[in-house]
Formats: sequence, structure tokens, C-alpha cells
Amino acid sequence: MTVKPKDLVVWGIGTSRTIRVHWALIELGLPYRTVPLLTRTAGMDDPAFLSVNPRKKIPVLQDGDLILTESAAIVTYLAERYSTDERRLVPECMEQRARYMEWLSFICTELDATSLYVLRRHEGLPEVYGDAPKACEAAHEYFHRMINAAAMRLEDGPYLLGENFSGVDILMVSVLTWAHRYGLPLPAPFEGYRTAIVDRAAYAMAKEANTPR
Ligand SMILES: N[C@@H](CCC(=O)N[C@@H](CS)C(=O)NCC(=O)O)C(=O)O
Repeated sequence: MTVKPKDLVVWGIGTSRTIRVHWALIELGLPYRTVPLLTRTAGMDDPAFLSVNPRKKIPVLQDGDLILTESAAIVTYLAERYSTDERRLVPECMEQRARYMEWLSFICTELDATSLYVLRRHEGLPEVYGDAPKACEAAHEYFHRMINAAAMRLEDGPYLLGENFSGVDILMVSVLTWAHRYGLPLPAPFEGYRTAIVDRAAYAMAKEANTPR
């Protein structure tokens, strides 16, 4: 059964987390409206935004009465709700869904929160979060160790789940591109994987949708 979107609105542009949501919507061919809110701007204190996310974080998705935060949850919600036989971003088979959740958790915790976000906070925003050179050095090393070990699992590619592109590829490419911007070396299998996926038309459209005017 095809589920029709009610009134999809995305709050947030301009970051590695916000592009995930734009990209998933575009892959699924869903029309939506964007509130072009940028991180760390006065708009974050706007009562209209605080009413959708009192934690003052982007991205946020509104789908009718549903308000959802956390980019990985949003991508997975959109995939679960709006995938069709032609455009599917989450597998139906239980074993593949387990792999999807495994990758999602790995990307969000080991690559994003534990590695890249540490660098963002302490190298990118030391005036807010303080200098922490030892933590940053460890984050570099940790990212390197995690991504190299994960590269061994890419053998069945071209995508993380094998033959089919899915929501976890959106999440993975967003962190690999983030790492690339920080000058972190990627193992060859992930270089090739990222280069092939950023060639998708939907990625170019998502990049455009996520870019501040
Ligand atoms: N785990 C969250 C992280 C959201 C997040 O930290 N967003 C950043 C922009 S990428 C933000 O809104 N930062 C504002 C702040 O920390 O004050 C997700 O993946 O959605």
C-alpha cells in the first residue's frame, strides 16, 4: 500500500546531519517544505522552533502531527513509512533489517558521536566546548581503527547491505564526507564506495537543498 505524506516539513540545512533528511526525502521522491534554519544562529531561539525541538538541535521533521528529531531516526522513519517497491530505503527481510540496525548504530555511535563530533566540538568549537588535544588525538585514532575494520565488511557491496542502496548508505556517506572535509584518510574500499554514491542524482539534489542561499 502506498502511504501519502501529510505535510512534510524539514527544519534545518547546512550540516552533515541535516543533509541526511533532505537526501532520504529526495531518494523517496517525497515533496516537502524546508525551514532553512542554520545551526548556532538566532533562529534557534525562535519560539516556533523551540516548540518543535526544545533541545535546539537540527534536523527536525514534521509529518502532519508527528514531530521527530535525531537524523538517523528520521531517515529510518521515512524509509519505513514511505518506501515502495520501486524506491526502498529499508529492507523487508528480518536478517537484512538487523544488519541495517547494526550499521545505523555503528555509524551514529562509533563514527559520528565518538569520533567526528568530538573533533567538531574540540577542534571546531573550542570556545564553546574547550580545548581537548588528547581527546582529539584519540578521536582521530579511533575513527581510523573503526573505519578500517568496517572496510572489511564492504566486500559484498556495492552498498552496506549488498546489492541495494538504503538509509544506512545515506548515514555512512554523510559521515565519510564529514571525515573527508576534516582531512581524515579513508581506506580504499570506503573511498571508492563514497565516490560512487556521491555521483547519484539524488545526492546532488540533496546537497543543493542543504546549502544555505
Ligand atoms: N544526534 C543528532 C545531532 C543533532 C545535532 O547536534 N545537530 C547540530 C547541527 S549538526 C545542532 O543542531 N547543533 C546546535 C547546538 O548544539 O547548539 C542528530 O543526528 O540529529
